[in-house]
Amino acid sequence: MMMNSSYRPSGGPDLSLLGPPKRRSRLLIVDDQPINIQVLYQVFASEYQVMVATSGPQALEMCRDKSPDLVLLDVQMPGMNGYEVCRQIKADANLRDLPVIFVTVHSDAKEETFGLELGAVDYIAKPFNPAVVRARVKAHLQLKLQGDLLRHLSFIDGLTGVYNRRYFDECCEQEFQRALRNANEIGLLIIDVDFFKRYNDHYGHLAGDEALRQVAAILNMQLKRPGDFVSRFGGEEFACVLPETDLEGARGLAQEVLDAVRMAHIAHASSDVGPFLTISVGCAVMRPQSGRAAAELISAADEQLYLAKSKGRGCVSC
Ligand code: GH3
Ligand code: MG
Ligand code: MG
Ligand code: MG
Repeated sequence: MMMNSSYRPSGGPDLSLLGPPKRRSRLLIVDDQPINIQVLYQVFASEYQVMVATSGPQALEMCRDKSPDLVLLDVQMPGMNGYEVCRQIKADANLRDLPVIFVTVHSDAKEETFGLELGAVDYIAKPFNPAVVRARVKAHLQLKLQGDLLRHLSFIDGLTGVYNRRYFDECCEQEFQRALRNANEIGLLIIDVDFFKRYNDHYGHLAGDEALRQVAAILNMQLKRPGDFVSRFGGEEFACVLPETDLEGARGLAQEVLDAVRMAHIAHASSDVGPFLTISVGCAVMRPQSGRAAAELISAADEQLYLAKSKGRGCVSC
């Protein structure tokens, strides 16, 4: 599954998703006939945020820009028909999970089967009973929300609440390829807590867990640009992916992150760096070349991390 970075807040995952929904669900009604739009609008307007498109291309554009939660799609439209719209939605990695319901007068079994095989979740024949349509839409929206939540949870690190390694692997590669397409630079910080084995030995493993949570929260706070994100890379290691960032910007952020952790004054009595917990930061920036993969950027940042450690820890290497 691909993640669309335009949905990603800066820093870490949006944990408010775990609470009650904070907004009304968004429905997109697609139909070329104003009268049909009007009827559907009246069925849903009081309960949902309703958006309208009157052609296939406009529907696709709105799916990409307005991130609806469900689409009610007419089949017969001039130019691009509903089947084609559905096909394109299902072929787009960022839209694939968007539920589509056909609403149409073409209601024989063959048409219905065809629509469902294209990936629609339901097929509603006109004329319809408003109460039935409302109930079906509600059920599909609930399924969609549950799916979103599961997907979201599968990308969060349980201990620290930041993104996990799986998310990092997917999104780092995705951002790398995006940088390649747009001829942009991309930066990566790999962060390792200094003398953390000693921290555990001195304060106990539970205190170690709490320290990792604190470090993750500090990293989260330091990343302010939309698109930047922090993830737990391994045990006491974190990674920050920085799209569209040059060396100067990445180095500046690395230094800010380093200072913020030190200034948190988390006592570390057995560190050789000083009285407080510190991190070492490896920083790399690249303008990706075709045929290359994110692994190269990761190796470069990793090498820098090794240098930061050998320079005495508690510092940035670029
Ligand atoms: P260095 O400065 O060279 O990085 O030394 P270090 O001790 O931090 O590095 P090392 O790789 O030897 O040890 C990492 C330690 O991090 C060992 C491991 O027990 C601890 N660690 C990894 N994951 C967790 C975790 O989830 N919780 C706690 N409490 N400790 C963890
Ligand atoms: Mg029509
Ligand atoms: Mg380590
Ligand atoms: Mg370490």
